[in-house]
Amino acid sequence: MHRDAPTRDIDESALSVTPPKQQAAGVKAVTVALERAVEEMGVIRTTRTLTRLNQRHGFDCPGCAWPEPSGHRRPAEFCENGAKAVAEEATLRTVTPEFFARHSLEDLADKSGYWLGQQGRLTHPMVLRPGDTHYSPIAWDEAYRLIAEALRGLDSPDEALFYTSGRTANETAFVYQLLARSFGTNNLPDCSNMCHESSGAALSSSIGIGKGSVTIDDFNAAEVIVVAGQNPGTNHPRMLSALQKAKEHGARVIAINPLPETGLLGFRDPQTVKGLTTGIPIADDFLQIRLGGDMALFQGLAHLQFEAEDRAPGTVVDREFVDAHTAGFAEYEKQMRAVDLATVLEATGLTRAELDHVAKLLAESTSTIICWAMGLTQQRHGVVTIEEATNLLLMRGMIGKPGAGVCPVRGHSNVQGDRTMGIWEKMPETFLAALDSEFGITSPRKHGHDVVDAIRAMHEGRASVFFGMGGNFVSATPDTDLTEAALRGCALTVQVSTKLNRSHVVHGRTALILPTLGRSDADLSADGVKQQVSVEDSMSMVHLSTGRLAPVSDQLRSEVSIVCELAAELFGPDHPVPWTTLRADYDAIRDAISRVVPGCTDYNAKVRGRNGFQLPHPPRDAREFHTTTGKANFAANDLQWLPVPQGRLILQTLRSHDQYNTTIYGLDDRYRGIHNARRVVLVHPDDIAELGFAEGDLVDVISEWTDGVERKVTGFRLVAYSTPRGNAAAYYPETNPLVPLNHVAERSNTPVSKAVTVRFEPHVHTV
Ligand SMILES: Nc1nc2c(c(=O)[nH]1)N[C@H]1C(S)=C(S)[C@@H](COP(=O)(O)OP(=O)(O)OC[C@H]3O[C@@H](n4cnc5c(=O)[nH]c(N)nc54)[C@H](O)[C@@H]3O)O[C@H]1N2
Ligand SMILES: Nc1nc2c(c(=O)[nH]1)N[C@H]1C(S)=C(S)[C@@H](COP(=O)(O)OP(=O)(O)OC[C@H]3O[C@@H](n4cnc5c(=O)[nH]c(N)nc54)[C@H](O)[C@@H]3O)O[C@H]1N2
Ligand SMILES: [Mo]
Repeated sequence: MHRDAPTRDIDESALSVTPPKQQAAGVKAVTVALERAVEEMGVIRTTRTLTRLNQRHGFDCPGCAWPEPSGHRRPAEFCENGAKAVAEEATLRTVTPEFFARHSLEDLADKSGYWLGQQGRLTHPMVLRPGDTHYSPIAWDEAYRLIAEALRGLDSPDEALFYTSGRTANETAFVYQLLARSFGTNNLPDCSNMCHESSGAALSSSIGIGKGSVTIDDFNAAEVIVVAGQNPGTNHPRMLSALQKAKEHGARVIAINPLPETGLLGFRDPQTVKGLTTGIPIADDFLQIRLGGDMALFQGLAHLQFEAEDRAPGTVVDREFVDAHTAGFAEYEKQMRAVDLATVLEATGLTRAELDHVAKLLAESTSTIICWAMGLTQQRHGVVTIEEATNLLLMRGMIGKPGAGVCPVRGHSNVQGDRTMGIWEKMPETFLAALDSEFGITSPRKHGHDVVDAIRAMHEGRASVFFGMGGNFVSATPDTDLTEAALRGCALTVQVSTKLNRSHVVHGRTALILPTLGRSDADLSADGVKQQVSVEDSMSMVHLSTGRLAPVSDQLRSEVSIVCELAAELFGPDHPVPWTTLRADYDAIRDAISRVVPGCTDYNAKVRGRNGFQLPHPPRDAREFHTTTGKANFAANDLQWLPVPQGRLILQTLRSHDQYNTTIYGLDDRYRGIHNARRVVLVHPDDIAELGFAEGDLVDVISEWTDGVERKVTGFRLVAYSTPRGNAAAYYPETNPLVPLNHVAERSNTPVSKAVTVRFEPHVHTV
């Protein structure tokens, strides 16, 4: 079955730049999807996987967390990038013990993340002991013994870290957090800490629940849909179909972004015959905002809502809603009336006419949805920016009614479900108490480390066992050099993975790679029964996912098995948690979930319903707000924005069209016209000139931060691009060395990946 993997690595000098595309998707997307799929999996597996993707009785796409339509599903309910995600996982290329014998660690350390990922699926548990030059095979039982010994040898359970990436299904997440808490720590950092943590923090304090309040059907009842800080054409392509449908129902879409992202501006629906040839613009209005200008924008728009209310009293502010359901309105009103529009224009880089136009649309809309993603969350003032967006909706009563609400569009396909299942370093007392009474354990109450704190703890020697349930910790996190040193200082690093990545190459004194099943793989119980897992999408819909492909190796174990088998070894036979029962039949896990996790009563039955089931959301369901005041809270915040220092630029780090986070599918950021290479910086042409460079120059990028440390990445090509003056963009994870660990969002501790102050220096070739 083995297929050849590429042997050559990225050649950055092969870069070619073409004009950005005007329309996303269309025929090209279908061809790219199928080509990639067939190349990796062959024709038979391609058909078997793509026809099951996002279908009832099929498996959930490991791509993004965008929900499936509630009613009719089309035969091809996936997108180009979903197909790439599946091909990446269902590939027939394999990374075997022979591969590790051929490639020393030194050799692998020189390769790019792209090359590593392209080598194929991991097939065998591998170990690296102190002094080894190569990984070598290890038996599962021995691997568990090694981990259990390291964990038992710690001075405190808090010296262990249990990281989760958001692909992990609910059943795994539940047993995994149970393992960490049984062991005695809340150190459960997860990718959410780097992603929508700011949304969770803002929404919890504003509306009492850290999740979005809209369903997919609300899109068809909305009059205005704002899409801020998000690039759905690449990262949530199926959202474009939903936006297109919403527009057919009369919605107006307003895009707020520093970049004219192709998917927002034009879309050809590859799932309809007409859409293949005729495109439509998605955004009716495009505000090309400065990086970090959104808080100012939302405050400016609020100011103008109050002016509109003065002109026609009783038409803009929803008094009835505000009086009955909210707290803090008077203070908010006072502050918004005092907003200085000149500052708003400077902070956003927008014109007064643009502001007035959007303010009018919002004031007249009877149902408004605000959607956002990383452009808002990964800012120093990310939490307060999201609070301002929520304020703007609350003053107009736009929550808990059809066609209106907050819509943080999640990233990883089950990142929201992982949180529901207890993957959080600070789960509330109610959850811990329920967990304890279900299993007869005593969960620790002290909050654990999130991602940034986990790195600090490893760096300072306060943590020395790192266990990664998926993901690619070392490449996804900020301040790469420091983080690498932190991981290298660990006694043991363990990675449960499907594919090879940089986190296997940057390791503790002892390192383990534990290969696991992916979503598309069949997961059979000991007596040959197909196990199913469940996931929750961005709109709180929970449903089953069943993999059917034959795994590439008989050595792969499911994530649930790995957790339960390790726990059995670690805690011994007398432990109160029935680890072997949980492992044998996931229904037993779901039964426990039904008693512990709020909203999950009758989980096994409900999750088997036609479309699964929707978790409760008090603001959406009943305009109930479980906040400190018992009402929705208006937050009164002082304005923050990002002035650009002289001779510097503010850099955002983002995704190309051909990657999934740190997994690089290919080298073609087709919509932006960047081909064959990734080390580029997109800069306004006038800034390139003003800084004394020319388009195509090779530069080093140096980030400046208050700690005085100069962080640097080298050999980046300047590309002239449409972005506001003073702002630049470059790909993640190549630019993660530039993001200072301590540069985090207030209140959410999320790394500020969308606002790094940088300067350029000419790149000097060294031989
Ligand atoms: N194919 C694919 N799908 C994915 C992923 C992937 O890597 N590949 N990743 C998944 C994950 S984990 C996540 S979290 C999501 C990420 O989805 P996105 O948030 O769309 O991802 P980014 O590429 O980080 O893009 C950020 C967008 O915000 C804009 N932006 C940046 N700063 C600002 C700002 O200050 N204000 C405003 N208004 N806009 C700004 C950028 O120009 C860009 O369009 O996608 C998920 N889906
Ligand atoms: N500079 C910068 N940094 C960022 C961001 C940014 O925008 N800019 N975005 C942040 C965001 S939003 C996120 S969510 C994080 C992502 O951080 P992570 O979730 O840690 O990273 P991924 O790249 O998604 O992880 C990919 C790896 O997961 C493993 N994997 C894939 N599928 C499975 C599976 O089913 N099971 C298991 N066990 N393993 C699997 C594979 O081995 C693969 O190499 O990165 C963050 N980092
Ligand atoms: Mo994410």
